[in-house]
Formats: sequence, structure tokens, C-alpha cells
Amino acid sequence: MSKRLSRRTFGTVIGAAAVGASQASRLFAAGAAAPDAAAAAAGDASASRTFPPGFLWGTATAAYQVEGAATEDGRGPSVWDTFSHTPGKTNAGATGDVADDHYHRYKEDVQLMKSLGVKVYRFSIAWSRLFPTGKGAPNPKGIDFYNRLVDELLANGIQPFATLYHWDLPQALQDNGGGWENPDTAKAFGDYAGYVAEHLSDRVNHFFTINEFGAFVELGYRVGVHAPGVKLPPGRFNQTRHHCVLGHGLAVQAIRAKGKAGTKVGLAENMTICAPVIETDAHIKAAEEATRQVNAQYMTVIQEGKYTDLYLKNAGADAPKFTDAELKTISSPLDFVGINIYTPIYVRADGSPQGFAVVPHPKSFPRVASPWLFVGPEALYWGPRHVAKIWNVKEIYITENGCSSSDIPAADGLVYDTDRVMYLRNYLTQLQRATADGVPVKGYFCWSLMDNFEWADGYTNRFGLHYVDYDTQKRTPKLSAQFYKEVIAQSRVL
Ligand code: GBH
Repeated sequence: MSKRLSRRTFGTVIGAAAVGASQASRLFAAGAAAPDAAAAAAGDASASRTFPPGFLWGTATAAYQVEGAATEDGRGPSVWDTFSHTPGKTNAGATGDVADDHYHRYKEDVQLMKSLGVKVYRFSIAWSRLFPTGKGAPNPKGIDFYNRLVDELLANGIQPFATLYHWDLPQALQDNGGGWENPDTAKAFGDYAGYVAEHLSDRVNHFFTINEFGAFVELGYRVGVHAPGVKLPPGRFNQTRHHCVLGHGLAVQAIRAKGKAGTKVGLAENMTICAPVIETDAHIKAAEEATRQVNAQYMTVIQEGKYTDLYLKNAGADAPKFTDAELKTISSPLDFVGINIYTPIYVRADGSPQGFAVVPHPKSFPRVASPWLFVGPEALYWGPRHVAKIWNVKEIYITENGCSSSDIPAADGLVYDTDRVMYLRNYLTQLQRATADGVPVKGYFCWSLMDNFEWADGYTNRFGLHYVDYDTQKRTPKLSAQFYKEVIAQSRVL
């Protein structure tokens, strides 16, 4: 407490802020502001940085980025095996053949999580381990690996959260019919999801259908810089987007049909986060409308069961073809929404018919090691707040958030990633602000547990809390791991 600001004055100032928070909590009808308000009334400044009781702290990875063992135990090839083995597609020709060798080292990796103190872990299942050609007869050795992993997590007090699709489409589905260009892939995905639910839902309570439509569909089927490296013309591309959200809906239904009663299902989407340029009512309203429109093809149709008029109008003759029954499937009710949040776009109100304009980042806008990763901590406030407010979602997880850094070990062998710590501290500050305002965020998964195969960037642009020496597979906690461990232990921003 500074000498100039007496404890009494400070309590009054914070007390005024608490009134704002409880008004916001009524807005979301979720009421998580109580502990904060009480702490603030008592004049306890540091407690105002705490997260709600029971907040779930976690980390995340994805199968192709960490597992390796690409041809072991009957795993079939995925589009990422093919793509990464095609010359010129990834940085320095990197592949996920070995990656972090997590397939063999998962027990050691669970110990890393345990040492961080995480309560939850989000991993993805490699479809082509379970169904080597995407459908047909299952490969029992495939599910065995995930049985072992899930059991190991539970034995160490960590709840498993499983993602069904983190971009590793079985190659056979791409070869026979064009992958997601073909509605049969959506159906095969539903069948695979049902199989997983049948085998894991006795121990896994939370499933995510698809990770980031916004990345694998756009980059894989339009821009061509991710697997399968296709550049479709607009009409076929919009139809492909439609098949992906349809696959999501079919998977939701299959998990409900085959999973144990009470199994929860959602998705992990990197929706575009629209932050208002200034936090005034007019700009906030514009950011909300922008959120619906710029996410029309994925999150909005999933939440609302309709493509927005603006999306259909802009697509014109290239708009997707769909039936009412498909829209109903796509918008099957979810138990929760996961959002992967790295960076915002900025939106302002304007006088245009659509009511908003996107303000481009100036050239000088700060970024981290990945050129696309503009630093905008308020994304972690506005992302979940928009989802709660616009679609009345009651259970939200931040399924990914993280920072790439150059991560060069110092003379003592340790990695002092102060940039990642700065990034996480500021983003978590905004997430705490969201929970204090009553936005129902229930957990946060830091990306990533450890450095891993960063897709087209190969093994550059590391995102881990643990440094991985790829020659020896040695994992070493970075400074950010120490930071995160403390945050978890105290459940507050430090
Ligand atoms: C997530 O994507 C992924 O889910 C995860 O697998 C990944 O490791 C993590 O983020 C970190 O990147 O190079 O200009 O074509 C985040 C969204 C989509 C952002 C792909 C980077 C590539 C941009 N990402 N995008 S570009």
C-alpha cells in the first residue's frame, strides 16, 4: 500500500470498481464476481487478481505435434505426414516422425504436468491411429495408447480433456474423395467420434470435436500452406467449410449417443477476436456485431443454426449449398465452448450499413517470435465476454493461449523467456478481469506443455513452457514454467 493512498481511500476506490463488476455479472447472469467483490470491500488489493474458486488450470498439446511414432502400432498416414514429407512445405523439411517422442515418453510428460500443478490436460487423438484409413475396422492398438495415457493422467490427479481432430486427417480420406471437400468425411468423422466416446467416456468427461476450423480449413484448403495443401476456388471452398461444421455436428450427436451419460462436448475454435478500439458502448456494440459476422462460417452458424445474411450475400453464387436438417445438425446444443486465443483484431463503429470497420494493425504493432502473433492481451477479455454475451454460453474454456519466443538456453542451460512471462502475465490479467466481471470462464489451457512441431514452421517458433532439446529429447522447465507453476499454486495473476 503506497503512503499516498491510505488503506481507507484505496478500499473506497476499489469498492467503486466492485459495483461495476457486479453489474457486469448480472449482465451475464453467471455471478462469479462475489469473491472479488468481497476481497475488494475488505480493501485487499492483491486478492482482486485471483481467479474464481475451482478455476481449472491446464496445458495443451496435439497428437501430430508431439507424439512421433508415425508408423508404429499400425498408425495409418495422415495428411500431415504426406505434407511434411513433401519437399518445400515445412521449414527445413521438418516432419512429425519423431517430434517429442511423446508416444514413448508420455509418463515422463505427465510428470512435467504434475510438477506444474495442472489440474487438466488437453491432448488430441490421432484419428489414423484408431482407424488407419479413416473408417472401417478399428486398430485396437490405437485406442490402447490413449487408454494408457488417460490412465496415467488420472493416476496423477490430472483430468483428461480430449480433442478428436487437431488437423491430422487420415490420408486415405484425402485420397479417396478429397478429404473435407467430401461430405462422406463428415460422416466418417462422426463415426470415429462415436467410437472414441464409447471407449474413453468412462474416464474422459470432456471432448472437443474439432480444433480451429479457422486454421486448418483456411490454410489447408484455400491458402494451401498447411496440409493437405489445396487451393480451392471459392464455391468449392465454401462447401468444404460447410462439410467441416457438419462433421462437428455429427460428432456432437455421436458422442451424445455413444458416450456415458453426463459426457460433455464442445469445440476448440480460434474464432477471430474482435476487440473494440476504445471501450465505449458504440465501439463495443460494433465489436459484438463484427464477432458474429467475421465468424459467420464457423462459430456463428454453430451457435445460431444459420449463416448470416451478410455471409451469404458476400458469397453470392459461391455460397454453400445446405439443407435445414444440416443446419440443425451443425447447431446441435453444446455443453461448453472452447476458444483458442492468441491475438485480437481491432474494430470500431462506423456509419456503414454493417455497422463496423476493422482497423488494420500499424506496421509497428508489437509481435512476438511468430510474425502473426500480435500482442493484444485484451483478446483474453473480449473473446470470452463476446461468446457469453452474444450466444449466452454458460461454460467457457480458454483451450489455447501462448507465446512463441526465441528460447535460446543461457550459459547455465536455462531458458529465461521473460517475453513469454510478460505475455502470459498481461493476457492472464485480462482473463482475470473477465472472470471478475462474471464471464463464465471455467479453465485455461496454456499452449503448450513443451516445445513441439509447429506445423509449417517446423521446429522453429517454440511455444513450450518446457524447452525440448530435440537431439536428446531432454525437457527443461523454462522461466515461464516457474511463473505458471506459481500462478497455478496461488490461482492469481503474479
Ligand atoms: C494454434 O493455432 C494451433 O492450434 C496449435 O496447433 C499451434 O501450435 C499453436 O496455435 C501455435 O501456433 O504462418 O501466416 O500462415 C493458432 C492459430 C493458425 C496461427 C495458423 C498461425 C499460421 C499463419 N494459427 N497461423 S501463417
